[in-house]
Amino acid sequence: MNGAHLFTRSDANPILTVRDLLYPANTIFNPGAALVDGETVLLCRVEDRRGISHLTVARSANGVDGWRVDPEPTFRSAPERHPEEVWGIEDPRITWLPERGQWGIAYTAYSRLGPLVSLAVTNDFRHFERLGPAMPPEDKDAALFPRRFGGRWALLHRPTHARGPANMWVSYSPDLRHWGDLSLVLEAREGAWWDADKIGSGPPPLETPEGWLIMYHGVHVTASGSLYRVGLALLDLDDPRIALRRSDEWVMGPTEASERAGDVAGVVFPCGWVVDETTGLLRIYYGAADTSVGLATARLADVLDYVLHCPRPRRLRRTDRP
Ligand code: BMA
Repeated sequence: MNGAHLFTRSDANPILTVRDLLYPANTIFNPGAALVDGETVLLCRVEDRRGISHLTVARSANGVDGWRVDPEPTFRSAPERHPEEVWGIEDPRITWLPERGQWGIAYTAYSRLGPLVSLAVTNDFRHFERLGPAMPPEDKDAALFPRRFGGRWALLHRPTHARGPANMWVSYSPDLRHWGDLSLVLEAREGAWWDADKIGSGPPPLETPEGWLIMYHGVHVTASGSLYRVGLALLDLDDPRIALRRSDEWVMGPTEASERAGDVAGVVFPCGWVVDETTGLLRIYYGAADTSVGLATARLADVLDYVLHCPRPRRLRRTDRP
């Protein structure tokens, strides 16, 4: 299977634009996704006309069209109680946590000192309980694993620092509030590679018999801006610090008009996916050019087959920490 043809875009793309909102805003993009009582729920990032983002829910029976969008912002930043959210909240990744019977949401809080990782939980996508910041700035692109490893929760995240590339790490917590024991999981490549210098997790890790399926974005800086594309990786089921496979090639890049033109041209940025158990289809929801929401599908079995034929990445040791 050729990675370039793994995913098929929906004919309905872009499936959501700012015109689908019932209130004025600039853009709607980078949604997290969940299946709730048989419906697809997207928790979309909406950038308002000040430039500050909040999250708004859209629901659909088939996950493709007929979206019912909340008439006002569903989850707003609360800078008076949470100063780290002063410039908004962005890019949610949603994980069902069976042990808690809740969805966990890892999102970016945009603080004065830069973006950081915050966590919240919800039972219904109407009320949200904040667990607070999990990582100091700059850190983003975080996603919770659905279960504990050796008694501890695990979080993928992407710290940025002054030296060197921005890589994917995993951290652990006994209670979703206190995080530590950091390990490097995947490194950005270098030079001309599509995923040079900056990578970050997309949708939350998906448990499969072969390992944790990871979709991640890679950034390629060009003379006319950055290109955001996505690739795949597979992490060890018992020890997600170990990457078993990683695609050399990107599997989706900005090729369509809605992905090549918009507020930030040349961006596909998935934050959510769901598996349709009846069809075996993986549905990926992504931001297109920081302006609208796109949908692409693939058979989960094909995606797994593809990733299992990808190269084994260099084994990182804990001492490889920068
Ligand atoms: C990243 C994040 C995303 C955004 C992307 C492209 O750093 O800020 O929210 O979609 O850049 O602009």
